[in-house]
Amino acid sequence: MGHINKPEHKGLTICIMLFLSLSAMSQALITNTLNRQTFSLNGTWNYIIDPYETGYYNYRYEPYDQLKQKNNSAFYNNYHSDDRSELVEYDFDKSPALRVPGDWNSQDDKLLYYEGTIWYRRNFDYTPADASNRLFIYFGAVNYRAEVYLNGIKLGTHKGGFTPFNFEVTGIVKPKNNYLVVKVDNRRGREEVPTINTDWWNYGGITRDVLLIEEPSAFIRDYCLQLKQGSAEVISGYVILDNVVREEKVTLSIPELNIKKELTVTAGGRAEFEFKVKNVIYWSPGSPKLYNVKISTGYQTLEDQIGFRTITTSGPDILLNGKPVFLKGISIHEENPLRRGRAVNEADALLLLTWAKELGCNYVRLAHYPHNEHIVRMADKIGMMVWEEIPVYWTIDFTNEMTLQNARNQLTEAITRDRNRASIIIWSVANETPPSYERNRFLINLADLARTLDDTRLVSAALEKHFRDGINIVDDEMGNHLDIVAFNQYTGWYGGSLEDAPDSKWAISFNKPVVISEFGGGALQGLHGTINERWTEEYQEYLYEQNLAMIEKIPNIRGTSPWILADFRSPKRLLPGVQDGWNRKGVISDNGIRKKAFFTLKKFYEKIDRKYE
Ligand code: GCB
Repeated sequence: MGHINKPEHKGLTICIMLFLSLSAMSQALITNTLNRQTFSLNGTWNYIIDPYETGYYNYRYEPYDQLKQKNNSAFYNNYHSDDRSELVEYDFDKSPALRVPGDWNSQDDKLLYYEGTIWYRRNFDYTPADASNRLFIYFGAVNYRAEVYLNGIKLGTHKGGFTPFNFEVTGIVKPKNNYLVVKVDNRRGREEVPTINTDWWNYGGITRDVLLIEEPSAFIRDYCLQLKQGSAEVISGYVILDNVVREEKVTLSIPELNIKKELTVTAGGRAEFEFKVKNVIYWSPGSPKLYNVKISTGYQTLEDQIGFRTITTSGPDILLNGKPVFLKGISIHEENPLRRGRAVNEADALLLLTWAKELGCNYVRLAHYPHNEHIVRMADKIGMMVWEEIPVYWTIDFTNEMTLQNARNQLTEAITRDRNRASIIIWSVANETPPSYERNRFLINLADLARTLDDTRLVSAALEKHFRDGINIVDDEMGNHLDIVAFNQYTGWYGGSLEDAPDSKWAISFNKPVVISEFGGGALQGLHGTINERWTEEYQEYLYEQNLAMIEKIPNIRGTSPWILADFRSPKRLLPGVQDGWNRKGVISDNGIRKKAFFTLKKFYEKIDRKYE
């Protein structure tokens, strides 16, 4: 935007700068940013609330960005004798500040329900370690739509609130007084991913880390290193170098395994490899072994900590390193209920996963969108299998090609960021979507894409069951296209009798592992009563007892991730005195207190342990 991003030079016309728009969209993703040479742009950013998008559109509702392109045209000259594009009614320096990373809703009471545009600005100085190096601005995530400008130059746009993106800024960054401006718009849209209707808080803002990345001219942008599909002793993968002019040599080493391989990256930028390894200690929740991996070129060494494990299915079994496992899980939203708002850092990740460990979990469902990289890396480190999901939730516009492209893009960005994480065992492409021809087409497309990008993990989606003639039926056509048949069911909360639950009958049409991706009910921590009184801890405890007794008997059952670890905020949940803006299905309250159901679930997982030992 041409005005708000140029506060230091108010009198100047900034149109010319905007001509220099570098690209409309974000560029090829740089991975493993946590181990790179970076300069953090986290911290406090000044912000301007702009509900009418005055900084983006002129009084004819034309985006300034586009006007700059028309500036020389007859159109512009004929119709804009009066140039009102020089906006002076703003001042970042006098504006308040927000923490980045973070959502705006939790930082200022008047932003709690805000959905619209907020402009962020961060000034910084930076001198590269080497003048010939290249520079990139990287965003862990911005919810939902980001327009990014540096020193008055439009870098590009990104859509999708839970995945990373970056722009090259070589030649734009100066040693002093850079100003990075981001227009963040979190309005929901019918045709977006997610769509307008969800059961979570639509947190707006620059919700994840922002980094300035410095790289040599030809640099390691991405790589993949995994046990090859179908093998427990062959590691395969690739390295991608950005901007390779001629051939380049790359060394890949895993010192602890005595591996040192010389690879040749051709001008195409990619080298593939495959080699045997011996005596690997496989990654598992009980033994989360990570190997230090080094990738080096003549100009750079990049390290990572990578675990090796296999994850497959055989009939009804899920096999981790060839051995049957039961997924003792819990669902998690990306929220720290104690601080309020989005979980954003390592400490938040540790808090949530420590709670899950205490419950006895070996697995978490990170619902309903890709969570930040800190939690996935923490899961690698402390040993927790992960279900990662994209926000294809409820009533997505399945007939819309743009919506599909958007979902594909989010899935691609998530897999690109996380494909080296041993903890991730399942890519989920959807949650509770209503079956139809168009929906199946949409989800099959995504499942195929997940397998094309990564053939070493399982693909699933949270489906639903239906009830006919006294039988619970799971026969969704999508079950044929998924490796794990997962479904949500809310016996005793959204219908169904708790008393009869353990004796319920099931007809599941697939000979595959079955996972109950959600069940649960609400309780206000500290509210006590009988097992028949909703919202009491006793009701929730009884609901867990009866559901678990039922789940145990479901044919092919191989895991569950009850809804949910902790109470979370949702604008749909407004019952005064009980919900007050919180979905109360957590087994932990919004102030960190374990409810009775927490211990019921913990006991169940101890029993599972004895069975699977
Ligand atoms: C569901 C959804 C989840 C909701 C939950 C509920 O089935 O998948 O996002 O929050 O039910 O509490 O109703």
